[in-house]
Amino acid sequence: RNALHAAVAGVSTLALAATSLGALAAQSVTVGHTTSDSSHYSEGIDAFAAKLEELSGGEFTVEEHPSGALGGERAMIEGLQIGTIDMVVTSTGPLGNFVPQTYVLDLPFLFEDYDQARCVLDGEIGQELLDQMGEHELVGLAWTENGFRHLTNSQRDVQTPEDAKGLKIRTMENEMHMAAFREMDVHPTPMAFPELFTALQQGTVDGQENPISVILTGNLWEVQDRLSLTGHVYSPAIMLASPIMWDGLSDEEKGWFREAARAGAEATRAMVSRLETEGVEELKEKGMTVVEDIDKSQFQEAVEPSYKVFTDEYGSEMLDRIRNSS
Ligand code: EAX
Repeated sequence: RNALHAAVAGVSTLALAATSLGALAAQSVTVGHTTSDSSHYSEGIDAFAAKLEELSGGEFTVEEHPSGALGGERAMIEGLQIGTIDMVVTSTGPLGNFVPQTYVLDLPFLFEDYDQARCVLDGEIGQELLDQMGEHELVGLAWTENGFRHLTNSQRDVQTPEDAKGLKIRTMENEMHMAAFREMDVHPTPMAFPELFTALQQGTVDGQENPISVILTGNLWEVQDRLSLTGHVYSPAIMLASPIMWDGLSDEEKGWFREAARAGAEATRAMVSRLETEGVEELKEKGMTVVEDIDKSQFQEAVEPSYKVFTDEYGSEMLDRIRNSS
C-alpha cells in the first residue's frame, strides 16, 4: 500500500513539475489599447488570445491592458519601438507620424462604406502598407477596425457644416483630420485619447468624434449629449507588434501571430458592424439626441480642400489606386 502511495505521489509530483515547467515556458505577450475592456478592440484581443493560445498549444498567453493603462496611442507605438510593450491595437490616428504612407487612409470621405474599406485593407494595398511598418521599427500584423467616425458635442444639434462652425473639437493627433476640420472652420484640438473624457467633462473642448463603439463603451455619452451621424471618416485600426519581440520568434511562431491577429480583426469588425445600428439605439436610451438625417455631401464638400493638403505633400498615386480599387 505504501509502495502504491509512493508511486501515486510520485506521479502527481511529476505531473505538477510538468505543469509548472509548462507555465514557466509560456511567454506572456502584453497588448495595450486605449478603449475599454467591453470595446470592439477588447473583443478582438480576446479572439486573438484564444487563437494564439490554441495554435501555440499554450506556449503564448496574452495579457491585455485596456483603457490606456499603458498610455495613449502615440506613446504606445513608441513603446513598441523600444520594446517596453509587445503589441498594440491602435487606430491610425497617430500612426502617420511614424509611417506617413498611412495618412492616405485618414482622408475624410475616402471610403464609402465598410465593405469598401475592409476590401482595400485586406487586399494588395493593405498588405503593402502593413509591410511598410517594417521600415519604421514596427511590425504590422493585421488591419483591424475602429469604424466610421461620428461627431458629438455638448453645445447644439449639428446637422450641417454650418452648425459645426466655431466648435472646439478634440481630434486625434493626425494631420489629415486636423486639416479637414480646419476647412470646416472647426477648431481642432489634438489630444491623446486617455485625456479626452476629462477634457469633455471640464469643457476644455466642446466635442469630439469617434466611432459608435468608442462613444458607447468609453462612456462618452455621460459627458456629451448630442450625436450627429456624420460618418465623416473611416478609422482603420491595426495590430502592431514590437520588432524586439518579433525578432525573437521562429517563422512558425510568427505565422501563429499573424493568423491569430486576423481572427482578432474579424471579431472586432463583427462587433463594429453590430454596434453601428444597435449602439445608436443604446446611446439614445442613454439620453443622447441623435441627428441622423445628415446630408453627407455638404460635409464632403466642406472638407474637400484637405485633399490638396495631402496630395501636395504625398502625391496622389496611392489615393488614385484606392479610388480605382472600388
Ligand atoms: O483607437 O483616439 C481616438 O479617438 C481613437 O479613436 C481611440 O483611441 C480608439
